[in-house]
Amino acid sequence: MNCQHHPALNWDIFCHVIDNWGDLGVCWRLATNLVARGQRVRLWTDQPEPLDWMAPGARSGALAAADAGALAGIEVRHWPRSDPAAPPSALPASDVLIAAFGCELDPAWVAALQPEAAAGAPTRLWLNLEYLSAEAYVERCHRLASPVMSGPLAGRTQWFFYPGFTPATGGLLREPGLMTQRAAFERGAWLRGQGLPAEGDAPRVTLFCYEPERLPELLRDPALRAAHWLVAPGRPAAALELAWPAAAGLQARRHALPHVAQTEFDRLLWASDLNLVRGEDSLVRALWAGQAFVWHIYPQHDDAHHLKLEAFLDWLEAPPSLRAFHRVWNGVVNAPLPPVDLPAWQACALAARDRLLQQDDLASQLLGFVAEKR
Ligand code: TRH
Repeated sequence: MNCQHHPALNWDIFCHVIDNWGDLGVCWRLATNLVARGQRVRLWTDQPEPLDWMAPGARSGALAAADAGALAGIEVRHWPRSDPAAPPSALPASDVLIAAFGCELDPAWVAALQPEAAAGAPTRLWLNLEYLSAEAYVERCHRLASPVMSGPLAGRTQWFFYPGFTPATGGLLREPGLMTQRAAFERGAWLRGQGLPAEGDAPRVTLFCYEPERLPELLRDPALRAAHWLVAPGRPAAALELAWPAAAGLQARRHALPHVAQTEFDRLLWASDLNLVRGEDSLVRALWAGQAFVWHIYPQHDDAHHLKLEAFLDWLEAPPSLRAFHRVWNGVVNAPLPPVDLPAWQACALAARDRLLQQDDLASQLLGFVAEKR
């Protein structure tokens, strides 16, 4: 495991929000992970508004008291991405620039960020942080160099950095001390503090999904007939509203949740017996939670997500019931939804978490990579 000490560097992270909350969610977590390791971060994003609930105070620089010390090294800046006239003429130097999910920077921004480029002086390291996948290409492409052929960075090198689930990839974001906090978590007290039912052994189900067609069928699953549904705002709440008539006559209850901070979102996953997660970041957080989970994968028009899902299920060593459930839940296969098996699915999640905990986290790997290339 990489426990090296690294010097404090300045990082620029660029985040173009395409849709939903994952782009910003991942970038914010990356920023906090770097700062927790003594780094300083400027986070540039074209849509900073969701930070108001994901990380209250982040935009104003007035973080909640508990976070203020730890996160003082993050500066959030608005990035008027599509306005080429907007960049300042020059920006204070940084050591590393990360284009999250390979986002494009306008040449005028590159010039503002690289005033030294023209003089041929040493420049900052430029990384493309890619999407998370368990597919085989990730191990092949991780750490590859890409020479820049044109524009203000011509002649320079960009590096590909791929998060992933195996030691030959960039790993997953994991805060120092996360597992200690997880172990000390008091579920009943936390649920009560949120005004959520803390008594009884009816399963708690977190719903954070897109629009799964089989949601009505899931409501009637024998294991969930008396479940408490803890429902995230936005698309999950709308999807459950449509599906809810299927719960008529059951003892199931639903609880609409407000937007909560990322740190509280983690606790919601820790407090639940089944986490129905989506996208990229909440999948990783469900893995760290170590509870049974099902992934609603971000759908792509050409069905590329089908292969991505299979690769993940292979890596997860998902038991047959969990595999079959994922295929139906994600619309890959048209068949009845297999019954929920919470004990088997949780055992699988815990085994996967154990494997991941043997590997270096993403921020530590990034620091090692930067030290090697500078
Ligand atoms: O919102 P998402 O569907 O994001 C997606 C994926 O990242 C996808 O891969 C990407 O291509 C697409 O966006 C553009 O799901 P994800 O990745 O789980 O991100 C949700 C974030 O929102 C995560 O950081 C957790 C956070 N969150 C909170 O902090 N509080 C909340 O109350 C809720 C509901 C979410």
